[in-house]
Amino acid sequence: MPIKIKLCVLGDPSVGKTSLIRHYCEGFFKEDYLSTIGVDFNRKTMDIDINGETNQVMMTIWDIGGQTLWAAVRRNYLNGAQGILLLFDLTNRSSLSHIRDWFMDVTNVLGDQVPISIIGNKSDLEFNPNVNTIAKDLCSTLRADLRCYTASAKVGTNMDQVFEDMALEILTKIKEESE
Ligand code: G3D
Ligand code: MG
Repeated sequence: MPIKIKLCVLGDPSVGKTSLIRHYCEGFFKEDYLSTIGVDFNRKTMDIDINGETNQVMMTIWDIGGQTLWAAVRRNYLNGAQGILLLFDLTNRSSLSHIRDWFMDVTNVLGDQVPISIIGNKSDLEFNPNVNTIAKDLCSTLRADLRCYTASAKVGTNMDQVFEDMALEILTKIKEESE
């Protein structure tokens, strides 16, 4: 029986949430589809090794479209999430400046222990390296244990890394709590 994990992906409209989840779950990047109106989810099964033991994990990844969703509704979808990916677009400064709001939103619902990673997406495009520096600073100010990545949902850069690191962190937490 695989261990089930619930992950939610949040961030401003157009930062690449749907692209990242689809590419990771289906192995390809679709250039055209309707932007997320509501909420969608995908599944991915993976093997995660802890201390030489292989664990099969089934990750349900929720794509929570921010734009039309009321905070109260979002709260419902966040319930039970064991890990959070907060996305911004490396070529869009305002999407980075909203990360703090997304972070507060999430920790208000899930508390301050939930594993969170912050991802600057679209690294295949040209972007100002200052943005990455600002993102790293923000990460360490928000919470010391946040991971911060640059990634590309288009090319797939760092994509497996982001999800596998998160799965490992969640699984380690689950195992520690059950001991
Ligand atoms: P969202 O789900 O966060 O709203 P989408 O974002 O996944 O719908 O992506 C928004 C737009 O950004 C899409 O372009 C998509 O193709 C593009 N995009 C997503 N990720 C990347 C990436 O890593 N690199 C590049 N170059 N583009 C990306 P359109 O033109 O369809 O709006
Ligand atoms: Mg979307």
